[in-house]
Amino acid sequence: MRERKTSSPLCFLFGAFLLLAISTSAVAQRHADTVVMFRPGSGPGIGREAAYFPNNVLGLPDSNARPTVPSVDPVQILSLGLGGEIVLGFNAPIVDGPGPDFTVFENAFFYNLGGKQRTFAEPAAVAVSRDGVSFTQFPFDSVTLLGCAGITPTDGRANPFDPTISGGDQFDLSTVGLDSVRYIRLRDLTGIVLNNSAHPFWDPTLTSFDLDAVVALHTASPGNGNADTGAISQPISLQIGRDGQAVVMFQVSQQSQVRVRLWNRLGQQSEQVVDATLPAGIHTVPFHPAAGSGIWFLTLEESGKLVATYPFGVMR
Ligand SMILES: [Ca+2]
Ligand SMILES: [Ca+2]
Repeated sequence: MRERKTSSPLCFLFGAFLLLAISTSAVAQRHADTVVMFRPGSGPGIGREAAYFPNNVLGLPDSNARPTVPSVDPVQILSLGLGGEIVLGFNAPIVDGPGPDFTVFENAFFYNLGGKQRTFAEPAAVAVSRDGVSFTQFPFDSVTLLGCAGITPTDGRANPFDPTISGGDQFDLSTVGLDSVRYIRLRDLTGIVLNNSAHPFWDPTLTSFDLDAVVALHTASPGNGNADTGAISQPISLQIGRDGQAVVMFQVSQQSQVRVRLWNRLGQQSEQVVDATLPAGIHTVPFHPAAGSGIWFLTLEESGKLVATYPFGVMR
């Protein structure tokens, strides 16, 4: 996928083919390893988590989450915004094993309204893909919300890999007839509840799906002879030193015309960081972005071809 030819990185923000490059470790992990694409939706709260993105959706669910006290910690939670979507990548393929194969953790919670227990649910549709291009969506019921993510509270005290006690919403690849996937897409559906005051989950304070984490319950041969055990290269990244100085670090595969550009989340170019013929190897350039708070993307191009994208957050 990374070799895909793209005439302009501009379009990537809006396509499901955006390739990404954030890796938290070279070791096979059972939670999401990368944010491949994030297209924020609308509404309040979007972007306040920018300083913590993408780590707030990688890793394990917030251990402080409780079924009646949801996590609202921006270090842990990313609001997608109404209609927003995100694609997560897994270094180790998720495979179809017995029962559910992955769990999506959101910050749904139980509360009382008129003496009745209800669930505060901000649902999302879930889709999976082998290649990050072609996605298959899990079926869901727009009234009961069964089949959506974001409807079952998290118990952060429990083992997140034990779906019988962890909470969150489980998905079984056999439901969509796939035996192995490496990408999961979540698309906010809160509007179907919020825009219908007769909906059983209606609550005027709903905003949008708040992603905490996705963990894999079944992965392909973790640890041995799998592609996932090799280091995922990170061709471009932002490194912040202890003195607070930032540099863009990037790797050039062969001598070529190299461009590094900064984009906002709308796909508008904000800054050209590098435009030069450079030799193969690892390069660094000081980075003093005028970028304001929000989510930004650095792109690396060699001879006009998009090599990698690096999303990061800024909070000022
Ligand atoms: Ca299964
Ligand atoms: Ca989290």
